[in-house]
Amino acid sequence: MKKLELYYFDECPYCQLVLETIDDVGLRDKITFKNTRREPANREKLINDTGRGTVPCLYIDGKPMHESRDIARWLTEYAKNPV
Ligand SMILES: N[C@@H](CCC(=O)N[C@@H](CS)C(=O)NCC(=O)O)C(=O)O
Repeated sequence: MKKLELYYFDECPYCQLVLETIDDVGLRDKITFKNTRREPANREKLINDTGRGTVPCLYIDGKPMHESRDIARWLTEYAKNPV
């Protein structure tokens, strides 16, 4: 399994798209969720790592991926063979 961490906040529609995908492909219990509104430290880490606070951002083994559609596509593929 890869280490997966999703930086997000609930009010963000792009995050909702990713969260729906996570449920659809059954990966919810494989992902650590990092809310950037409730936990300012999460937002600070995101900005420090990537230069921007934009969510959603999925860290895959520590490497950040932005863009909801790219993340949803990646998760859909990964769920087929989650190694
Ligand atoms: N094209 C991006 C758009 C993401 C986006 O605009 N996210 C907003 C929240 S809905 C955001 O993070 N804005 C900057 C901020 O809140 O700091 C995607 O599809 O992931």
